[in-house]
Amino acid sequence: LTKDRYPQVKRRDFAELNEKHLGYFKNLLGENRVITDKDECQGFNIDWLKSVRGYSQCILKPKTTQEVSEILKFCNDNRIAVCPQGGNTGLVGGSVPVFDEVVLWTGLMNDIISLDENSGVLVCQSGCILENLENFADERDLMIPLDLGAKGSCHIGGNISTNAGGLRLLRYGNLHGSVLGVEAVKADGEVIDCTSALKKDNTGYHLKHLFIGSEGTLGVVTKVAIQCPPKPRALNVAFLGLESFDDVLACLRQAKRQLGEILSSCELIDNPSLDAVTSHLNLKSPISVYPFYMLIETHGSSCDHDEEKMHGFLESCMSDGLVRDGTTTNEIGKMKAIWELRESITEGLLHDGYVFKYDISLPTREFYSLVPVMRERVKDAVRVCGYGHLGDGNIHLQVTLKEFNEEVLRIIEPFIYEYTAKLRGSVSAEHGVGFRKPKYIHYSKSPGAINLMKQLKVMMDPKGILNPYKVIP
Ligand code: FAD
Ligand code: 2HG
Ligand code: ZN
Repeated sequence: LTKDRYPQVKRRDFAELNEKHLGYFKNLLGENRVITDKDECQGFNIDWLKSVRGYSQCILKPKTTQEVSEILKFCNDNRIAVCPQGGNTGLVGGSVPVFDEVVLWTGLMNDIISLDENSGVLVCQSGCILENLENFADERDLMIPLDLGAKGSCHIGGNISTNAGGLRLLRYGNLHGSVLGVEAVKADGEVIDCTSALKKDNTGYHLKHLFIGSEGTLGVVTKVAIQCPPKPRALNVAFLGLESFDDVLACLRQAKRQLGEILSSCELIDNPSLDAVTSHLNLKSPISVYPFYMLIETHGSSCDHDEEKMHGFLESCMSDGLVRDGTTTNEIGKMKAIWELRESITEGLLHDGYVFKYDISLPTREFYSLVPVMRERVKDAVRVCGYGHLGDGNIHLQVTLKEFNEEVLRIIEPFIYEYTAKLRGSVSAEHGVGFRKPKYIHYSKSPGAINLMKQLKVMMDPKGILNPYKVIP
Protein backbone atom coordinates (compact mmCIF):
# COMPACT_ATOMS: atom_id res chain seq x y z
CA LEU A 1 0.00 0.00 0.00
CA THR A 2 1.72 3.13 -1.17
CA LYS A 3 0.87 6.73 -0.46
CA ASP A 4 1.23 7.89 -4.06
CA ARG A 5 -1.02 5.31 -5.65
CA TYR A 6 -3.18 8.01 -7.28
CA PRO A 7 -0.75 10.70 -8.45
CA GLN A 8 -3.60 12.73 -9.97
CA VAL A 9 -5.42 12.99 -6.59
CA LYS A 10 -3.89 14.98 -3.76
CA ARG A 11 -4.61 14.25 -0.12
CA ARG A 12 -6.64 17.15 1.26
CA ASP A 13 -5.72 19.03 4.36
CA PHE A 14 -7.23 16.61 6.90
CA ALA A 15 -5.69 15.80 10.25
CA GLU A 16 -3.39 12.79 10.54
CA LEU A 17 -4.58 10.44 13.24
CA ASN A 18 -2.72 10.75 16.53
CA GLU A 19 -2.82 9.05 19.92
CA LYS A 20 -5.25 11.61 21.27
CA HIS A 21 -7.74 10.83 18.50
CA LEU A 22 -7.35 7.08 18.99
CA GLY A 23 -7.75 7.55 22.74
CA TYR A 24 -11.06 9.31 22.15
CA PHE A 25 -12.35 6.52 19.88
CA LYS A 26 -11.23 3.79 22.29
CA ASN A 27 -12.88 5.55 25.17
CA LEU A 28 -16.11 5.82 23.19
CA LEU A 29 -16.24 2.34 21.65
CA GLY A 30 -13.89 0.25 23.76
CA GLU A 31 -10.56 -1.24 22.53
CA ASN A 32 -12.23 -4.08 20.59
CA ARG A 33 -14.23 -1.84 18.31
CA VAL A 34 -11.31 0.35 17.25
CA ILE A 35 -9.12 -1.63 14.85
CA THR A 36 -5.59 -0.40 14.30
CA ASP A 37 -3.81 -3.67 13.55
CA LYS A 38 -2.35 -3.36 10.02
CA ASP A 39 -3.40 -6.83 8.87
CA GLU A 40 -6.91 -6.42 10.21
CA CYS A 41 -7.23 -3.02 8.51
CA GLN A 42 -6.18 -4.47 5.16
CA GLY A 43 -9.57 -5.96 4.21
CA PHE A 44 -11.30 -2.62 4.82
CA ASN A 45 -8.80 -0.83 2.58
CA ILE A 46 -9.33 -2.92 -0.57
CA ASP A 47 -12.53 -3.03 -2.58
CA TRP A 48 -14.36 -6.14 -3.81
CA LEU A 49 -12.89 -5.85 -7.28
CA LYS A 50 -9.41 -5.35 -5.80
CA SER A 51 -9.04 -2.36 -8.05
CA VAL A 52 -8.74 0.49 -5.56
CA ARG A 53 -7.12 0.67 -2.18
CA GLY A 54 -6.36 3.07 0.62
CA TYR A 55 -4.18 2.90 3.69
CA SER A 56 -6.50 3.64 6.59
CA GLN A 57 -4.98 2.76 9.93
CA CYS A 58 -8.20 2.92 11.91
CA ILE A 59 -11.48 1.07 11.53
CA LEU A 60 -14.33 2.12 13.81
CA LYS A 61 -17.17 -0.27 14.56
CA PRO A 62 -20.08 1.60 16.15
CA LYS A 63 -23.21 -0.21 17.32
CA THR A 64 -25.62 2.68 17.78
CA THR A 65 -26.74 5.90 16.12
CA GLN A 66 -25.49 7.76 19.18
CA GLU A 67 -21.99 6.34 18.68
CA VAL A 68 -22.02 7.29 15.00
CA SER A 69 -23.10 10.77 15.99
CA GLU A 70 -20.29 11.14 18.52
CA ILE A 71 -17.69 9.77 16.08
CA LEU A 72 -18.73 12.22 13.37
CA LYS A 73 -18.91 15.19 15.72
CA PHE A 74 -15.38 14.45 16.91
CA CYS A 75 -14.09 13.90 13.36
CA ASN A 76 -15.72 17.11 12.18
CA ASP A 77 -14.32 19.13 15.10
CA ASN A 78 -10.85 17.67 14.47
CA ARG A 79 -11.02 17.64 10.66
CA ILE A 80 -10.62 13.88 10.38
CA ALA A 81 -11.81 12.39 7.07
CA VAL A 82 -14.25 9.45 7.25
CA CYS A 83 -15.11 6.71 4.78
CA PRO A 84 -18.43 5.00 5.58
CA GLN A 85 -18.37 1.33 4.71
CA GLY A 86 -21.04 -1.37 4.66
CA GLY A 87 -20.49 -4.76 3.01
CA ASN A 88 -17.70 -3.38 0.78
CA THR A 89 -19.28 -4.87 -2.35
CA GLY A 90 -19.52 -1.54 -4.20
CA LEU A 91 -18.12 -1.59 -7.73
CA VAL A 92 -16.97 2.03 -8.15
CA GLY A 93 -14.38 2.35 -5.40
CA GLY A 94 -16.61 4.38 -3.08
CA SER A 95 -16.45 2.06 -0.10
CA VAL A 96 -12.72 2.14 0.65
CA PRO A 97 -10.53 5.04 1.72
CA VAL A 98 -8.40 6.77 -0.89
CA PHE A 99 -5.72 7.82 1.61
CA ASP A 100 -5.86 7.38 5.38
CA GLU A 101 -9.52 8.22 6.02
CA VAL A 102 -10.95 6.55 9.11
CA VAL A 103 -13.31 3.74 8.08
CA LEU A 104 -16.68 3.80 9.78
CA TRP A 105 -17.92 0.25 9.35
CA THR A 106 -21.61 -0.45 10.00
CA GLY A 107 -21.43 -4.24 10.38
CA LEU A 108 -22.27 -4.22 14.10
CA MET A 109 -25.35 -2.05 13.53
CA ASN A 110 -27.37 -5.10 12.59
CA ASP A 111 -30.51 -5.03 14.73
CA ILE A 112 -33.87 -5.63 13.14
CA ILE A 113 -36.03 -3.24 15.13
CA SER A 114 -39.59 -3.94 14.06
CA LEU A 115 -41.82 -5.38 11.40
CA ASP A 116 -45.41 -4.27 11.06
CA GLU A 117 -47.16 -7.24 9.51
CA ASN A 118 -50.14 -5.10 8.47
CA SER A 119 -48.26 -2.48 6.53
CA GLY A 120 -45.22 -4.66 5.74
CA VAL A 121 -42.88 -1.94 6.99
CA LEU A 122 -39.61 -3.28 8.35
CA VAL A 123 -37.41 -0.99 10.44
CA CYS A 124 -33.77 -1.95 10.98
CA GLN A 125 -30.29 -0.62 11.52
CA SER A 126 -28.27 0.09 8.42
CA GLY A 127 -25.67 -2.65 8.89
CA CYS A 128 -28.10 -5.54 8.41
CA ILE A 129 -26.93 -7.87 5.64
CA LEU A 130 -29.48 -7.91 2.83
CA GLU A 131 -29.77 -11.70 2.79
CA ASN A 132 -30.49 -11.77 6.55
CA LEU A 133 -33.31 -9.30 6.00
CA GLU A 134 -34.57 -11.40 3.10
CA ASN A 135 -34.65 -14.50 5.32
CA PHE A 136 -36.33 -12.59 8.14
CA ALA A 137 -39.03 -11.26 5.80
CA ASP A 138 -39.45 -14.64 4.13
CA GLU A 139 -40.22 -16.32 7.47
CA ARG A 140 -43.03 -13.80 7.89
CA ASP A 141 -44.49 -14.33 4.43
CA LEU A 142 -43.05 -11.05 3.15
CA MET A 143 -40.14 -10.16 0.90
CA ILE A 144 -37.55 -7.39 0.65
CA PRO A 145 -38.21 -5.45 -2.57
CA LEU A 146 -34.53 -5.60 -3.53
CA ASP A 147 -32.28 -8.48 -4.50
CA LEU A 148 -28.80 -8.60 -5.95
CA GLY A 149 -25.91 -10.99 -6.44
CA ALA A 150 -24.04 -9.42 -3.53
CA LYS A 151 -26.89 -10.11 -1.05
CA GLY A 152 -24.77 -12.33 1.18
CA SER A 153 -22.41 -9.46 2.01
CA CYS A 154 -23.96 -6.08 1.17
CA HIS A 155 -25.70 -4.08 3.89
CA ILE A 156 -29.07 -2.40 3.56
CA GLY A 157 -27.37 0.91 4.43
CA GLY A 158 -24.93 0.37 1.56
CA ASN A 159 -27.84 -0.48 -0.71
CA ILE A 160 -29.59 2.73 0.23
CA SER A 161 -26.45 4.82 -0.06
CA THR A 162 -25.88 3.51 -3.60
CA ASN A 163 -29.60 3.36 -4.49
CA ALA A 164 -28.91 -0.20 -5.62
CA GLY A 165 -31.12 -1.44 -8.42
CA GLY A 166 -30.78 -5.18 -8.65
CA LEU A 167 -32.65 -7.96 -10.34
CA ARG A 168 -36.30 -7.05 -9.76
CA LEU A 169 -36.41 -3.28 -10.04
CA LEU A 170 -38.68 -3.78 -13.05
CA ARG A 171 -41.39 -5.04 -10.72
CA TYR A 172 -40.74 -3.54 -7.29
CA GLY A 173 -39.34 -0.16 -8.29
CA ASN A 174 -36.24 1.53 -6.92
CA LEU A 175 -35.40 2.40 -3.34
CA HIS A 176 -36.67 5.96 -3.68
CA GLY A 177 -40.12 4.31 -3.72
CA SER A 178 -39.78 1.42 -1.30
CA VAL A 179 -37.69 3.10 1.38
CA LEU A 180 -40.24 4.96 3.46
CA GLY A 181 -37.85 6.40 5.98
CA VAL A 182 -34.19 6.94 6.73
CA GLU A 183 -32.31 8.03 9.82
CA ALA A 184 -28.92 9.52 9.01
CA VAL A 185 -26.16 11.37 10.82
CA LYS A 186 -24.76 14.53 9.26
CA ALA A 187 -21.05 15.28 9.15
CA ASP A 188 -21.31 17.44 12.28
CA GLY A 189 -22.93 14.61 14.22
CA GLU A 190 -26.51 15.86 14.08
CA VAL A 191 -29.00 13.01 13.80
CA ILE A 192 -31.61 13.60 11.11
CA ASP A 193 -34.67 11.51 11.88
CA CYS A 194 -36.68 10.93 8.70
CA THR A 195 -37.84 7.49 9.78
CA SER A 196 -41.44 8.06 8.95
CA ALA A 197 -42.92 4.67 8.15
CA LEU A 198 -45.77 6.26 6.25
CA LYS A 199 -46.50 5.64 2.60
CA LYS A 200 -47.73 9.20 2.26
CA ASP A 201 -46.01 12.15 3.90
CA ASN A 202 -45.75 15.45 2.07
CA THR A 203 -44.68 17.56 5.02
CA GLY A 204 -42.10 19.72 3.32
CA TYR A 205 -39.00 18.61 1.48
CA HIS A 206 -38.48 14.86 0.99
CA LEU A 207 -35.16 14.83 2.77
CA LYS A 208 -34.72 11.07 2.94
CA HIS A 209 -33.97 11.14 -0.80
CA LEU A 210 -30.80 13.12 -0.13
CA PHE A 211 -29.37 10.06 1.57
CA ILE A 212 -30.60 7.54 -1.01
CA GLY A 213 -27.86 7.27 -3.62
CA SER A 214 -25.50 9.92 -2.20
CA GLU A 215 -22.83 7.27 -1.46
CA GLY A 216 -21.90 8.41 2.01
CA THR A 217 -21.04 11.97 0.98
CA LEU A 218 -23.94 13.72 2.74
CA GLY A 219 -24.43 11.61 5.85
CA VAL A 220 -24.13 8.18 7.39
CA VAL A 221 -27.34 6.17 7.15
CA THR A 222 -28.05 4.55 10.50
CA LYS A 223 -31.65 3.33 10.27
CA VAL A 224 -34.04 2.38 7.55
CA ALA A 225 -37.78 1.81 7.17
CA ILE A 226 -38.52 -0.28 4.11
CA GLN A 227 -41.81 -1.44 2.68
CA CYS A 228 -41.91 -5.21 2.17
CA PRO A 229 -44.42 -6.64 -0.30
CA PRO A 230 -46.10 -9.99 0.40
CA LYS A 231 -44.04 -12.99 -0.61
CA PRO A 232 -45.29 -14.31 -3.94
CA ARG A 233 -47.14 -17.65 -3.71
CA ALA A 234 -46.18 -18.62 -7.25
CA LEU A 235 -42.76 -18.29 -8.85
CA ASN A 236 -41.71 -19.25 -12.36
CA VAL A 237 -38.45 -18.84 -14.18
CA ALA A 238 -37.83 -19.19 -17.91
CA PHE A 239 -34.42 -19.38 -19.55
CA LEU A 240 -34.59 -18.74 -23.28
CA GLY A 241 -32.17 -18.90 -26.20
CA LEU A 242 -32.52 -16.34 -29.02
CA GLU A 243 -30.73 -15.65 -32.30
CA SER A 244 -30.76 -11.84 -32.53
CA PHE A 245 -31.24 -8.69 -30.49
CA ASP A 246 -34.32 -7.85 -32.58
CA ASP A 247 -35.81 -11.14 -31.38
CA VAL A 248 -34.86 -10.17 -27.82
CA LEU A 249 -36.76 -6.89 -28.15
CA ALA A 250 -39.80 -8.62 -29.60
CA CYS A 251 -39.69 -11.14 -26.76
CA LEU A 252 -39.48 -8.34 -24.19
CA ARG A 253 -42.59 -6.71 -25.69
CA GLN A 254 -44.41 -10.06 -25.58
CA ALA A 255 -43.33 -10.63 -21.98
CA LYS A 256 -44.72 -7.27 -20.92
CA ARG A 257 -47.95 -7.84 -22.81
CA GLN A 258 -48.56 -11.48 -21.89
CA LEU A 259 -47.06 -11.70 -18.41
CA GLY A 260 -47.98 -8.14 -17.49
CA GLU A 261 -48.79 -7.93 -13.81
CA ILE A 262 -46.80 -11.03 -12.80
CA LEU A 263 -43.55 -10.21 -14.63
CA SER A 264 -40.87 -9.71 -11.94
CA SER A 265 -37.61 -9.77 -13.87
CA CYS A 266 -36.42 -9.63 -17.45
CA GLU A 267 -32.67 -10.01 -17.81
CA LEU A 268 -30.49 -10.34 -20.87
CA ILE A 269 -27.29 -12.39 -21.03
CA ASP A 270 -25.24 -12.57 -24.22
CA ASN A 271 -23.29 -15.68 -25.08
CA PRO A 272 -19.84 -14.43 -24.02
CA SER A 273 -21.28 -13.42 -20.63
CA LEU A 274 -22.77 -16.87 -20.10
CA ASP A 275 -19.52 -18.41 -21.26
CA ALA A 276 -17.72 -16.58 -18.42
CA VAL A 277 -19.66 -18.62 -15.87
CA THR A 278 -19.85 -21.93 -17.73
CA SER A 279 -16.15 -21.96 -18.57
CA HIS A 280 -14.66 -20.38 -15.43
CA LEU A 281 -17.08 -21.41 -12.70
CA ASN A 282 -18.14 -24.72 -14.13
CA LEU A 283 -21.85 -23.90 -14.03
CA LYS A 284 -24.12 -25.61 -16.57
CA SER A 285 -26.54 -23.92 -18.92
CA PRO A 286 -29.89 -25.72 -19.19
CA ILE A 287 -30.05 -25.07 -22.97
CA SER A 288 -27.59 -25.17 -25.86
CA VAL A 289 -25.57 -22.25 -27.20
CA TYR A 290 -27.29 -19.13 -28.62
CA PRO A 291 -26.10 -15.56 -29.18
CA PHE A 292 -28.56 -14.27 -26.56
CA TYR A 293 -30.33 -15.62 -23.51
CA MET A 294 -33.20 -14.13 -21.57
CA LEU A 295 -34.02 -14.90 -17.98
CA ILE A 296 -37.66 -14.14 -17.33
CA GLU A 297 -39.25 -14.51 -13.93
CA THR A 298 -42.80 -14.17 -12.65
CA HIS A 299 -44.03 -13.46 -9.13
CA GLY A 300 -47.73 -14.03 -8.61
CA SER A 301 -50.34 -15.48 -6.31
CA SER A 302 -51.74 -18.43 -8.22
CA CYS A 303 -49.52 -21.32 -9.33
CA ASP A 304 -51.86 -22.74 -12.00
CA HIS A 305 -52.68 -19.33 -13.44
CA ASP A 306 -49.05 -18.19 -13.55
CA GLU A 307 -47.77 -21.45 -14.98
CA GLU A 308 -50.42 -21.35 -17.66
CA LYS A 309 -49.44 -17.79 -18.52
CA MET A 310 -45.75 -18.63 -18.66
CA HIS A 311 -46.37 -21.61 -20.91
CA GLY A 312 -48.66 -19.53 -23.15
CA PHE A 313 -45.97 -16.87 -23.41
CA LEU A 314 -43.27 -19.37 -24.26
CA GLU A 315 -45.45 -21.15 -26.81
CA SER A 316 -46.27 -17.95 -28.64
CA CYS A 317 -42.62 -16.79 -28.62
CA MET A 318 -41.58 -20.15 -30.03
CA SER A 319 -44.27 -20.28 -32.67
CA ASP A 320 -43.34 -16.73 -33.75
CA GLY A 321 -39.76 -17.97 -34.11
CA LEU A 322 -38.45 -15.52 -31.49
CA VAL A 323 -37.29 -18.12 -29.01
CA ARG A 324 -35.26 -20.99 -30.45
CA ASP A 325 -35.00 -23.03 -27.29
CA GLY A 326 -36.18 -22.52 -23.76
CA THR A 327 -36.96 -24.08 -20.44
CA THR A 328 -39.37 -23.03 -17.72
CA THR A 329 -39.45 -24.24 -14.18
CA ASN A 330 -41.05 -23.62 -10.81
CA GLU A 331 -38.87 -26.09 -8.93
CA ILE A 332 -36.87 -24.21 -6.31
CA GLY A 333 -33.55 -25.96 -7.05
CA LYS A 334 -33.81 -25.41 -10.79
CA MET A 335 -34.84 -21.77 -10.45
CA LYS A 336 -31.90 -21.22 -8.13
CA ALA A 337 -29.51 -22.85 -10.60
CA ILE A 338 -30.74 -20.57 -13.40
CA TRP A 339 -30.41 -17.46 -11.23
CA GLU A 340 -26.93 -18.60 -10.23
CA LEU A 341 -25.88 -18.40 -13.88
CA ARG A 342 -26.98 -14.77 -14.02
CA GLU A 343 -25.73 -13.70 -10.59
CA SER A 344 -22.27 -15.22 -11.04
CA ILE A 345 -21.29 -13.33 -14.21
CA THR A 346 -19.48 -10.57 -12.28
CA GLU A 347 -17.34 -13.18 -10.55
CA GLY A 348 -16.83 -15.30 -13.68
CA LEU A 349 -15.47 -12.35 -15.65
CA LEU A 350 -12.78 -11.67 -13.04
CA HIS A 351 -11.19 -14.98 -14.06
CA ASP A 352 -10.36 -13.54 -17.50
CA GLY A 353 -7.82 -11.19 -15.90
CA TYR A 354 -8.53 -7.44 -15.93
CA VAL A 355 -12.13 -6.22 -16.34
CA PHE A 356 -13.10 -2.80 -17.73
CA LYS A 357 -16.59 -2.45 -16.28
CA TYR A 358 -19.35 -0.13 -17.52
CA ASP A 359 -22.83 0.27 -16.09
CA ILE A 360 -24.92 2.16 -18.58
CA SER A 361 -28.55 3.12 -19.18
CA LEU A 362 -29.57 3.41 -22.81
CA PRO A 363 -32.88 3.66 -24.64
CA THR A 364 -34.18 0.08 -24.96
CA ARG A 365 -33.81 0.06 -28.77
CA GLU A 366 -30.09 0.83 -28.30
CA PHE A 367 -29.59 -1.42 -25.28
CA TYR A 368 -27.12 -3.74 -27.01
CA SER A 369 -25.86 -1.48 -29.81
CA LEU A 370 -22.67 -0.52 -28.01
CA VAL A 371 -21.44 -4.10 -27.58
CA PRO A 372 -20.70 -4.91 -31.26
CA VAL A 373 -19.26 -1.40 -31.71
CA MET A 374 -16.92 -2.01 -28.80
CA ARG A 375 -16.00 -5.46 -30.09
CA GLU A 376 -14.87 -3.80 -33.33
CA ARG A 377 -12.82 -1.21 -31.43
CA VAL A 378 -11.09 -3.56 -28.98
CA LYS A 379 -9.93 -6.37 -31.18
CA ASP A 380 -7.43 -7.80 -28.70
CA ALA A 381 -9.89 -8.25 -25.86
CA VAL A 382 -10.30 -11.62 -24.23
CA ARG A 383 -14.01 -10.85 -24.20
CA VAL A 384 -16.40 -7.98 -24.92
CA CYS A 385 -19.79 -8.81 -23.49
CA GLY A 386 -23.04 -7.28 -22.35
CA TYR A 387 -25.69 -8.44 -19.91
CA GLY A 388 -28.04 -6.95 -17.40
CA HIS A 389 -31.35 -5.44 -16.65
CA LEU A 390 -33.02 -5.35 -20.07
CA GLY A 391 -36.40 -4.53 -18.57
CA ASP A 392 -34.90 -1.39 -17.00
CA GLY A 393 -32.66 -0.39 -19.93
CA ASN A 394 -29.48 -0.93 -17.89
CA ILE A 395 -26.69 -2.90 -19.56
CA HIS A 396 -23.43 -4.02 -17.95
CA LEU A 397 -20.88 -3.80 -20.73
CA GLN A 398 -17.57 -5.43 -19.97
CA VAL A 399 -14.27 -5.63 -21.77
CA THR A 400 -11.82 -8.14 -20.36
CA LEU A 401 -8.08 -8.44 -20.97
CA LYS A 402 -5.43 -10.72 -19.56
CA GLU A 403 -4.04 -7.67 -17.77
CA PHE A 404 -4.58 -3.92 -17.57
CA ASN A 405 -3.52 -2.05 -20.70
CA GLU A 406 -3.43 1.75 -20.87
CA GLU A 407 -3.77 1.83 -24.66
CA VAL A 408 -6.96 -0.21 -24.55
CA LEU A 409 -8.31 2.12 -21.89
CA ARG A 410 -7.80 5.02 -24.29
CA ILE A 411 -9.63 3.12 -27.04
CA ILE A 412 -12.62 2.57 -24.75
CA GLU A 413 -12.74 5.93 -22.94
CA PRO A 414 -13.94 8.59 -23.46
CA PHE A 415 -15.59 6.99 -26.53
CA ILE A 416 -17.99 4.92 -24.42
CA TYR A 417 -19.13 7.96 -22.44
CA GLU A 418 -19.55 10.10 -25.53
CA TYR A 419 -21.61 7.35 -27.17
CA THR A 420 -23.81 7.10 -24.08
CA ALA A 421 -24.21 10.88 -23.78
CA LYS A 422 -25.19 11.19 -27.44
CA LEU A 423 -28.08 8.81 -26.78
CA ARG A 424 -28.94 10.70 -23.58
CA GLY A 425 -28.12 7.62 -21.54
CA SER A 426 -26.56 7.41 -18.07
CA VAL A 427 -22.87 6.65 -17.49
CA SER A 428 -23.78 5.14 -14.14
CA ALA A 429 -27.14 3.43 -14.13
CA GLU A 430 -26.98 1.70 -10.74
CA HIS A 431 -23.50 1.32 -9.24
CA GLY A 432 -22.98 5.00 -8.48
CA VAL A 433 -20.04 7.32 -9.03
CA GLY A 434 -17.71 6.54 -6.13
CA PHE A 435 -14.01 7.20 -6.64
CA ARG A 436 -13.89 5.89 -10.20
CA LYS A 437 -16.34 8.12 -12.01
CA PRO A 438 -16.55 11.71 -10.72
CA LYS A 439 -14.77 12.99 -13.80
CA TYR A 440 -17.38 11.41 -16.05
CA ILE A 441 -20.62 12.55 -14.47
CA HIS A 442 -20.82 15.60 -16.72
CA TYR A 443 -21.69 13.19 -19.53
CA SER A 444 -25.01 12.57 -17.80
CA LYS A 445 -25.54 15.65 -15.58
CA SER A 446 -25.90 19.27 -16.59
CA PRO A 447 -23.50 21.95 -15.22
CA GLY A 448 -26.38 23.43 -13.21
CA ALA A 449 -27.18 20.07 -11.64
CA ILE A 450 -23.53 19.43 -10.76
CA ASN A 451 -23.33 22.89 -9.22
CA LEU A 452 -26.36 22.19 -7.05
CA MET A 453 -24.73 18.93 -5.92
CA LYS A 454 -21.66 20.92 -4.87
CA GLN A 455 -23.78 23.45 -2.98
CA LEU A 456 -25.63 20.69 -1.14
CA LYS A 457 -22.34 19.07 -0.20
CA VAL A 458 -20.96 22.33 1.20
CA MET A 459 -24.13 22.94 3.17
CA MET A 460 -24.37 19.46 4.69
CA ASP A 461 -20.65 18.77 5.13
CA PRO A 462 -18.82 22.14 5.12
CA LYS A 463 -15.45 20.66 6.03
CA GLY A 464 -15.79 17.90 3.43
CA ILE A 465 -14.93 15.10 5.87
CA LEU A 466 -17.48 12.57 4.54
CA ASN A 467 -16.14 10.27 1.84
CA PRO A 468 -13.82 12.86 0.29
CA TYR A 469 -12.55 12.43 -3.30
CA LYS A 470 -15.79 10.59 -4.20
CA VAL A 471 -18.87 11.42 -6.30
CA ILE A 472 -18.41 15.22 -6.64
CA PRO A 473 -16.20 16.14 -9.61
P1 FAD B 1 -20.34 -0.60 0.31
O1 FAD B 1 -19.71 -1.21 -0.87
O2 FAD B 1 -19.70 -0.83 1.62
O3 FAD B 1 -20.45 0.98 0.08
C1 FAD B 1 -21.00 1.51 -1.10
C2 FAD B 1 -21.08 3.04 -0.97
O4 FAD B 1 -22.04 3.39 0.01
C3 FAD B 1 -19.79 3.69 -0.53
O5 FAD B 1 -19.70 4.95 -1.12
C4 FAD B 1 -19.95 3.83 0.98
O6 FAD B 1 -19.18 4.90 1.49
C5 FAD B 1 -21.42 4.09 1.11
N1 FAD B 1 -22.03 3.56 2.33
C6 FAD B 1 -22.10 2.28 2.74
N2 FAD B 1 -22.82 2.19 3.87
C7 FAD B 1 -23.21 3.45 4.18
C8 FAD B 1 -24.00 4.03 5.23
N3 FAD B 1 -24.54 3.29 6.19
N4 FAD B 1 -24.20 5.35 5.20
C9 FAD B 1 -23.67 6.14 4.22
N5 FAD B 1 -22.92 5.64 3.22
C10 FAD B 1 -22.71 4.32 3.20
N6 FAD B 1 -25.45 -3.09 -7.46
C11 FAD B 1 -26.66 -2.87 -8.01
O7 FAD B 1 -27.15 -1.74 -7.99
N7 FAD B 1 -27.37 -3.88 -8.60
C12 FAD B 1 -26.90 -5.14 -8.68
O8 FAD B 1 -27.55 -6.01 -9.24
C13 FAD B 1 -25.62 -5.41 -8.10
N8 FAD B 1 -25.12 -6.65 -8.12
C14 FAD B 1 -23.87 -6.88 -7.60
C15 FAD B 1 -23.35 -8.17 -7.67
C16 FAD B 1 -22.09 -8.43 -7.16
C17 FAD B 1 -21.54 -9.84 -7.26
C18 FAD B 1 -21.33 -7.38 -6.59
C19 FAD B 1 -19.97 -7.64 -6.03
C20 FAD B 1 -21.85 -6.11 -6.51
C21 FAD B 1 -23.12 -5.84 -7.02
N9 FAD B 1 -23.68 -4.56 -6.96
C22 FAD B 1 -24.92 -4.33 -7.50
C23 FAD B 1 -22.93 -3.46 -6.35
C24 FAD B 1 -23.06 -3.39 -4.80
O9 FAD B 1 -23.34 -4.61 -4.27
C25 FAD B 1 -24.13 -2.42 -4.40
O10 FAD B 1 -23.71 -1.14 -4.76
C26 FAD B 1 -24.48 -2.44 -2.89
O11 FAD B 1 -25.62 -1.66 -2.71
C27 FAD B 1 -23.38 -1.94 -2.00
O12 FAD B 1 -23.69 -2.24 -0.65
P2 FAD B 1 -22.53 -2.41 0.44
O13 FAD B 1 -23.15 -2.58 1.77
O14 FAD B 1 -21.57 -3.44 0.02
O15 FAD B 1 -21.87 -0.97 0.37
C1 2HG C 1 -25.38 -7.19 -11.83
O1 2HG C 1 -26.39 -6.77 -12.36
C2 2HG C 1 -24.55 -6.22 -11.02
O2 2HG C 1 -25.04 -8.38 -11.84
C3 2HG C 1 -23.06 -6.31 -11.29
O3 2HG C 1 -25.02 -4.94 -11.14
C4 2HG C 1 -22.70 -5.95 -12.69
O4 2HG C 1 -20.47 -6.73 -12.56
C5 2HG C 1 -21.21 -5.89 -13.00
O5 2HG C 1 -20.82 -4.97 -13.71
ZN1 ZN D 1 -26.78 -4.76 -12.27
